[in-house]
This record gives sequence, C-alpha cells and structure tokens, in this order.
Amino acid sequence: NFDRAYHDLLQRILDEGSYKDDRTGTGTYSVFGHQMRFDLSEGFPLLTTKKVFFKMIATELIWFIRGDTNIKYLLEYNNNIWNEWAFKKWTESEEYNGPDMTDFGRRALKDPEFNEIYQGEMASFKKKVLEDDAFSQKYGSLGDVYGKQWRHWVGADGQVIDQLNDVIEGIKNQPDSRRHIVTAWNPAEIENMALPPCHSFFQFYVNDGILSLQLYQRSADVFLGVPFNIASYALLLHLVAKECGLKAGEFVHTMGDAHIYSNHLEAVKTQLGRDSYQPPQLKIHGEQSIFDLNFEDLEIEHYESHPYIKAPIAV
Ligand code: UFP
Repeated sequence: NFDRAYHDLLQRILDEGSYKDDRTGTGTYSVFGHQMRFDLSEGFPLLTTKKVFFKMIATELIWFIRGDTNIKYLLEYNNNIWNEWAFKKWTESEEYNGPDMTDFGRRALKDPEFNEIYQGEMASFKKKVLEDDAFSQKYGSLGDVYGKQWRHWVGADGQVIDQLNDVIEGIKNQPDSRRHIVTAWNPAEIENMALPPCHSFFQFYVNDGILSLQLYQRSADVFLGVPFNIASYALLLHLVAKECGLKAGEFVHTMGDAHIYSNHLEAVKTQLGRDSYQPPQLKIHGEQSIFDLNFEDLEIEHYESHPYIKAPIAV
C-alpha cells in the first residue's frame, strides 16, 4: 500500500531524524539516504491520507516534457507553483518601478500590511504574463530549469541535447541498455538557477516488457514536496511506458537529505493518525505522442482521500 511506504518514511524521520539548521532558517529533522518503491500495477500513487492536487502535478510535468520554461503555460491552468521565481526576476529588473519587493516571501508571512501590497503586485504580474506576449516572453521565462535541461541541454560546444527524446529512443531500440539516464543537474548552470534541481537525476530499466524508473532526489521536503514528487514521477513513468509500448512497472524513489521542517511536525502527526483508502487509477486517453500530450488527456479515477492539510512552505 502506497501510503504505508510514505508513512514509514515520516515515522523514520520522527524516530531517527536529527535536528539541524537549514538554508531557509526554519530548521529540519532529517535522515540521509532513503528509498521507497511503488509498484504501479497496483494503482496510481496519489496519497490518500491527505488530498494531493493531481492537476498541479500533471500540468507541471507536461510543462517539463514540452521543454517549456515560461510560467504562462502553468498560469493558463491556474497553476501557481513557479510564480515566485518569475516574480522575483521581474521585481529585481530595471523596468519594475512598483513598491520594494525585496525578500517578499518572508516579509509577506510576517507583515499583513506588506502581504496585501505583495498580493496586489503578484496579481498584476500574473495578469500581464497572461495577456501581454512581449512581457511574458521577457519576464515569464525562468531560464535554466527542468524543461530546459530535459529537452535543450546546451553542451560546451553549443550543441543542444534532447535528453528525454534520446532516452525514449534508447528504451525503444536498446531496451537492455544500462544508460537510460536523464539529468537535470547541470553543474555549469547551477549558479544561474533560482533553485538547483531537487529531483536531479533519473534512470529507466526495461525487463520482460515492463519499464521501471528510479529517481535520485537530492533534497526532499517530505511533508509538502514528496507527495508531489511521487505522483509526478509515477505519471512520467506511465507516459514513457505508453510511448514505448511497455507496461509501467516500479517507481523507485531514492532520496538524499530527506527532511521534515520543524513547523510541519503537527501536520505530520495529523496525517500519521489517518487510515488509507484504496489507491486511485490513472487513465491516459488517446494515442498522441508524449510530446503532444495535454492535461485534458489525463484522468484520475476513483480518488478517495482525507482532506488537504495546510502547512507553511519554507522559501
Ligand atoms: N523541494 C522538494 N521537492 C521539490 C522541490 C523542492 O522537496 O520538487 F522543488 C524542497 C526540498 C527542500 C527545498 O526543502 O525544497 C529546496 O531547498 P534546498 O535547495 O536548500 O535543498
């Protein structure tokens, strides 16, 4: 049962995790090195002990697969996951002449008056990205994030590598290969990235018509991030399997620094007290290629879950 593997990780961190300070100043309990396995023949691993929003996960993954790095596509689906990164670039640019937005994430949490001003600036930023093409081309783009590394990795001599397409061709033509790898960790570009890739590196494995995927996630916010990361890579595995005419097998989720933020402990205890439901099922409609897929082609069936649990995100 999928929730079990996740609850075991939460419990392991509560039992064995050691406290340390972190970049965000929040403090975490962490373990180093953990692995979970999800057999997708049993259903789709969307957690049931709290509600997880599939639409946000799926639209973000499709955005990566398209090699898109502009938040406009996400905003069209009302997906706000990446807004802060683009907003930061905009408010630090020469063209911005609104109120000072330095350190807006932290200030918005502490200062209600500032929060109101920030929300207003963010709303007009989103509107401009959606409605003004020239603006969105300039300020909606995030640059060197996942979509770029997966589809347009730029090599030292300027050649462009489409890792996702290459790995799919590799799986189709040489299924036994041990080199089915995509990496988002591009050391040459890390310093230009707002957030160095958390889900950094993945590999496929084919055996007997069944495709498996293992992810190495260097840093894992186990309460807020990991439920998304599980569903996202499980979906990627389904999509690549379909593209290659294979069955989706196991998603193996390997983590480096697996942590619970100190301000998530209550939320974690709430979730651990809940019993799981049967996992939902994923349906992929149509026969289009993975590169032409739309969110509307995907459907989650029979998803029954406990309510969403709110918790502050560390920025
Ligand atoms: N994080 C995740 N999953 C993600 C993502 C971020 O868990 O998909 F984008 C968390 C991990 C960590 C923080 O708590 O975001 C990134 O901070 P750092 O770069 O310091 O590891």
